[in-house]
Amino acid sequence: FYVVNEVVMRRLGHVPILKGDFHLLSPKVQRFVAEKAELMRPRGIFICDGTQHEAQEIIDKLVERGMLSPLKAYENNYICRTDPKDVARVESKTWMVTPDKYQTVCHTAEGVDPIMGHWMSPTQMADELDGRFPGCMAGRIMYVIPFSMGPIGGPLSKIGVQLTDSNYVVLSMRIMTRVCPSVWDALGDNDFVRCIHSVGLPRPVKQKVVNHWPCNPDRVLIAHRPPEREVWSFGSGYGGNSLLGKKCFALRIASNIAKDEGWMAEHMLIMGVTRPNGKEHFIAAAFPSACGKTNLAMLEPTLPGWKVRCVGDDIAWMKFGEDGRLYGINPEAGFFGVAPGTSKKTNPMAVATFQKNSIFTNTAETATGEYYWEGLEDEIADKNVEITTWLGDKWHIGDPGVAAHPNSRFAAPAEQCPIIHDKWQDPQGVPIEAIIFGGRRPQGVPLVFETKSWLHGIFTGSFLKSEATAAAEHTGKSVMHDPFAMRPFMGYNFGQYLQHWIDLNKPGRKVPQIYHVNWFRRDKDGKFLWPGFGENIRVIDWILRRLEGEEGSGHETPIGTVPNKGSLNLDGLGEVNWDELMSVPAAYWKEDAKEVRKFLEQQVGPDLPAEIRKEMEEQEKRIEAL
Ligand code: GTP
Ligand code: SPV
Ligand code: MN
Repeated sequence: FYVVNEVVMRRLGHVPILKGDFHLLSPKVQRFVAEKAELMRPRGIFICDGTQHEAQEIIDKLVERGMLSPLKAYENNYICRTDPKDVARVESKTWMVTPDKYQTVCHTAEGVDPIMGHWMSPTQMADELDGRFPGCMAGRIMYVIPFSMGPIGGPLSKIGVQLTDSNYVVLSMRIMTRVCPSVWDALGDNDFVRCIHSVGLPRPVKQKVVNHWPCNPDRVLIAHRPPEREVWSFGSGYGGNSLLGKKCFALRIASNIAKDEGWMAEHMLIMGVTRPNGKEHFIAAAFPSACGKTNLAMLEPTLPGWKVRCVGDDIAWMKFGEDGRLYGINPEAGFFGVAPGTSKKTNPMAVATFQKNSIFTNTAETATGEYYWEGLEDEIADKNVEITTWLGDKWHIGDPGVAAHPNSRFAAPAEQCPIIHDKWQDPQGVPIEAIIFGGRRPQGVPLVFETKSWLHGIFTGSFLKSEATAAAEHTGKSVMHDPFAMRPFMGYNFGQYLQHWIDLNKPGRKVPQIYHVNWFRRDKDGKFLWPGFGENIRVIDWILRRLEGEEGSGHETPIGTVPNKGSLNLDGLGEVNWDELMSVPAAYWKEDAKEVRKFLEQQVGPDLPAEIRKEMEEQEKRIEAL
């Protein structure tokens, strides 16, 4: 119970506390809330407790308003359609604000814009904020959300407080993070990550609100101040733009904290894999957005006797323990997964997870109250059922166009996943033995290879590439660089990030072995060469045997060790074009090596650590000799 001081009282002015007890907030939180209420001038303050009761009241209000509608075929599932202008992360309007530009970006070549990190000066940021936030919550409620990333009070966990005027964000944060009053207790009067979010549409609203989804697409700004541990987000209500615990805090801000404190905040899933012999191994994997993390994290093995259990599907916070092993936690409490392509056939465990208490955004809906999206054609009971698309149009399977937005998503509580790991909330984390990188590579890149060392693995992560996806505003299928699957989430200078990875390998530590996979290689007709999904267990099997030092399972190539013919268990798989799937084509890699050098020289320049430059040069020589 904290007394409220005069300055705070004055700043709160006449803004009433609509729910919750202001005295339970620590002086630092009181000051934060009062200061921002004075700035954004909401009509009231609502301190969230995260209970089901609280959520239900908000849901009822939103259903009445038409922003949410129940999916009647399930228990407590809702669908939400956004303004079609607010459907994905907006990378071009996402900024890191640091006094020195080169804290955020690398010294790129003359005339070359950095693609990792997007810098804005503190003075410009102040102007941008001044042009947006004063009075931006007029007529709306300001919700105060206390949340923990990671188990409350855990040694690897961190606390944030998000202010928002979006009901949808309140409901989603409650699924995606741990929201409850005990967060206040765990916080005490310590510092926390300050998250300020507004849809940017004060009342009275002067423009048309589409789909009851207030937003301000022309004025979107997502700005991070790492030194202050602060995030300001304006104009968007969607996903990574508005659920600030996720990419903004858990990656962009946390990677800065991690650098200072000697740990890692990465765009990675964590899975536990138990082999037929009963032995369990934990693996972390970094794939760019919409490239298969959720699917791998919940994989249902097609090989008999194998078991996969999910620890996390998107973000990993990892730290070396006293025993020298790397321990990882999932800082989130829910899954915000890509809907299209998710089915009982491809990802049955995700489907089981979102049968209740979930929110579906920009998916389609059937007349019988079920969700629908591309990939469910074969699983829907009545193939002629009338479907309402994400845009609200009537549609039937076979009609032109798509029913769901390609970046439509489900938000579902992790604890509902049938294969969630017993240790998914272990505050100490789970020991990671292998790290996998991967992306969508239609050509040239084999199904799997093992890197030669920690340094070679880091180099391999630095030239990770993938086809663009619908998770952000990039269009087309062009292959883009996405180092460590962190390009959109990089919190500081990428050269320093590489150095941080290098420095983690200290004497007495057992760094994970690093692998690269590609489920997305295509043949001449554009068909995937590998069936993917549950069959990916065959690749995991190979990786685990490699970890144990199995001999004869691979051969050296310039990029790493590739499986020998016969070393992958292909029982019952049908025909696989092994040679095409596993080849390391000389012409392709010679071109690629030039492109990689150009990328690292232009984008990282003098910030490229010497060790990584050396890895690049050695790999170039090996490729040249092909
Ligand atoms: P974010 O949540 O954006 O970070 O995405 P993610 O990395 O978790 O990707 P997710 O698992 O949701 O997969 C994205 C898309 O890729 C879905 O449409 C999947 O069906 C598809 N996909 C996932 N794994 C495979 C695979 O092994 N093979 C093929 N062909 N497609 C896959
Ligand atoms: C991603 O884009 O990597 C996501 C979705 O996981 S979002 O929360 O929008 O960032
Ligand atoms: Mn992601």
